[in-house]
Amino acid sequence: MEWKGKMAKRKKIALIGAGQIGGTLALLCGMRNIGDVVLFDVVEGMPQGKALDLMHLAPVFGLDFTVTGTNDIQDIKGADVCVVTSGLPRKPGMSRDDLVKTNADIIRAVGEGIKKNAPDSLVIVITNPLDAMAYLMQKVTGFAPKKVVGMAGVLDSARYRAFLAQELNVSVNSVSAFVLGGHGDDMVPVRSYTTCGGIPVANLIPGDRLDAIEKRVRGAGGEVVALLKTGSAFYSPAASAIQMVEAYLFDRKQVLAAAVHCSGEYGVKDIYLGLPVVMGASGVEKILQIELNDEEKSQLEKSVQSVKALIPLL
Ligand code: TXD
Repeated sequence: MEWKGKMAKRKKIALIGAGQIGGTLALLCGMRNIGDVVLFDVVEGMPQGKALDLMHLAPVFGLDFTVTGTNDIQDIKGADVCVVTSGLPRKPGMSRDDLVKTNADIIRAVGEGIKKNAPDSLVIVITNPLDAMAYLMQKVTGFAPKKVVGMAGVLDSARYRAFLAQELNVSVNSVSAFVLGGHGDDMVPVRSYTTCGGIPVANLIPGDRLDAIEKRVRGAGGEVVALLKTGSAFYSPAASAIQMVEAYLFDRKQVLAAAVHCSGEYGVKDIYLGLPVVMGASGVEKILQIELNDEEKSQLEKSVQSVKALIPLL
């Protein structure tokens, strides 16, 4: 009997930047059997070496995914998703904003390559300063804003959840949290929507402890940079981006925090900012408008100003 069905084509994930986060992304794409990977970088041989290493790993875990390492951007042709980590990470003492000039030039070059070779892809930007780089990526590619998104809110919310779970000595699965605004020192942990088993955390943890935890969330990236000394966090950013890749490719309609194009939501226009969204097969399918208390509103406004200050530098 002739097979009539159409075999589902394996998804193609292009990882632009094969450094600390890019290499971890490639591994996670394999471990979670999301699809086949193209690992692109400008450093000769490095993506090819990581691809070969991952090919050697595959049989150990029985992973039937392919990883192609390349220095030719044309190899991302037809990618379903492009995850962009190309750029310099912070060193101790550097702010994310210190990276803006160098990384903006890299994002422009990469954006042109994506526009030409993967015009139907969802682009997930990770490169810092995140909100400005996602904004620039959308401008350079000219893609619909719903198809260009920044990864930071999932990571910052995960950091908030991890610290709260530790404080309460509960499973991380019991903690739900939102961190909104720019991916910077004035990001906004939204306490009024953060719960443990559905119970608002303000009912479980004293205010001064919550203040200290939220301060640590804002500084969590810098805390890792200070300890590593040679780069920034990469396991948790990679895992956070994978959650967004899966929400898109598997049409999960997942509610998560992501840096998205604002066209008036929360009174904000034409910047990228971390907001609560629904991620599914069309990309950013909906921006959720939630009621913020006065303190959260003023924190968000401060964060908006910090993001806006970077735009003229691009
Ligand atoms: O939550 C978040 N969004 C942040 C993002 C969390 C942590 C790290 N954040 C930022 O991600 C960090 O500040 C950097 O801007 C990026 C990537 O961090 P990573 O730790 O992966 O940096 P690496 O290891 O230096 O990797 C960057 C790679 C490196 O191999 C370069 O050769 C490559 O980018 N690179 C390029 N690739 C392709 N095309 C061009 N033009 C290019 N230029 C550099």
